[in-house]
Amino acid sequence: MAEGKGRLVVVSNRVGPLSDEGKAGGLAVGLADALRRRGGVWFGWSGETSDQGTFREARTEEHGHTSLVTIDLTEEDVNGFYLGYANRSLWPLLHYRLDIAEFDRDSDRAYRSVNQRFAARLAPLLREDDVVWVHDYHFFYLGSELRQCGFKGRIGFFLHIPFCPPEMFTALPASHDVVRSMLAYDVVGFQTEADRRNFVAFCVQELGGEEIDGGLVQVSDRRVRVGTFPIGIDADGFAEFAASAEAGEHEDMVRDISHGRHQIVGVDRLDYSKGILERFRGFERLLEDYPENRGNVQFLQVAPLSRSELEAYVDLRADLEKLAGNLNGRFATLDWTPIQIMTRGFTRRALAGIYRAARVCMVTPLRDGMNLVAKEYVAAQDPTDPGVLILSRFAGAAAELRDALIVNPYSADDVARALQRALNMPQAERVQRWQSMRRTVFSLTAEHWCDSFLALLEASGTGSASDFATARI
Ligand code: ADQ
Repeated sequence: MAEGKGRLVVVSNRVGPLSDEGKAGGLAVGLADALRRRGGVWFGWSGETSDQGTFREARTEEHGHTSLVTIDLTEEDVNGFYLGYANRSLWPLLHYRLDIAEFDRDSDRAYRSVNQRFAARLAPLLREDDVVWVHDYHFFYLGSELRQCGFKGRIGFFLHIPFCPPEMFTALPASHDVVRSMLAYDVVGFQTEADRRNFVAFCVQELGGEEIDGGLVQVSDRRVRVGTFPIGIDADGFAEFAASAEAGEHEDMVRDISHGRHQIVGVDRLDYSKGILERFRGFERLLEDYPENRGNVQFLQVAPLSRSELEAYVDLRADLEKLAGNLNGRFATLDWTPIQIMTRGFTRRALAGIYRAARVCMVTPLRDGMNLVAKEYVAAQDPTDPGVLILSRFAGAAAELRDALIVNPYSADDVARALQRALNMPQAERVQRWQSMRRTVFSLTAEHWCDSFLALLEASGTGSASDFATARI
């Protein structure tokens, strides 16, 4: 364990894995690395349900200086807290989808209760000098609940998804409670400056607070650091995956099935925020407006199923399959199928190979906190013959990857134009754009994200924590 520093205690809905054996995402990689370096605890949901739920004995796995500690939820908790409040209310709302967000008091109650019980289970495991880092929209209330339990050390919070403008966030019946409770953290971090601004605007407009010195927000007697920390990937690790034998096999397979045609790829969890339907319409527009591409390009969409218990996700899958079916019916020939969707998962090495075989990668979410696929695509490319990244202006990654072709994902015309440009881009321009994006991806890594957040959290001191006097909201 690093000297002079307390343990790092990470809290997130799902826990681990600690080593990147090919399955971990950017979040896991960055955190696992920090936990390995300084020792600590990773606390979260086991992914299991049981009758006792959060009251059942915690499961602990020891890995060197790091413990993975997980607790169960009940079936009712999963429905109210996870599927209900987190994924039917907060996820759509924070992704600017007020039209499909659902609000009901039972799931609000379940969410608060799970946050409170998680805090009550975590508090006895904490030491005075521990640094607690809470992740994402599942645990907005966890910090204030830990304060209620008497923990006086530093607590930080990072939101992986966007924070919508206050005019929209106020539609959440508990919006004031949520933001007030976030002020119990010592540092609140966002992916982009736009998200940070929206949060500060809520504090100012709705809670009568003020922004001080750019990096601090004050509401009543509570002063909190609010910062921007764009998440990155383990770029060296991903480039190694791209050079592996498994990646090579997948690259060859994709090249074989494309028969020398240009390959376009999309890789996203099947989620309405990812703009997959709109992307398909953009591809259709390419075939309509630039007919020379018919028979000469192929689009592979990899979209592993997620949250399939929710109706919006079931509907999306049906809509996508219908649109792809219509498009194929309209344009396919005996020896060419324009679009293919796969809902299976791949290992990260296999994914790296798929990225490498693709001349174009389309990352066109309607709204996204960051989007790690964009960064993985860049890291996986062949330096002498890289592909082109088409990136939505509404992905957090667009603030950093300015040399991608930036598009408005709602405009099929804009997407089709960018596709046409990408498919015809000279090698020298591809190399020059890629080199510039590569510099960003390899310097603003997962490790950098983690270290810069923790540096600010450590520097923020514990003084402000003790005066957090608000009663449980
Ligand atoms: P997600 O919404 O899950 O993350 P993203 O950042 O793109 O989105 O990460 C997805 C990860 O899943 C990538 O690492 C990707 O490689 C992997 N993946 C996708 N399809 C796969 C498949 N078929 N097989 C295997 N792996 C697959 C949330 C926010 C994002 C934010 C991240 C991290 O919504 O905006 O970037 O957290 O903060």
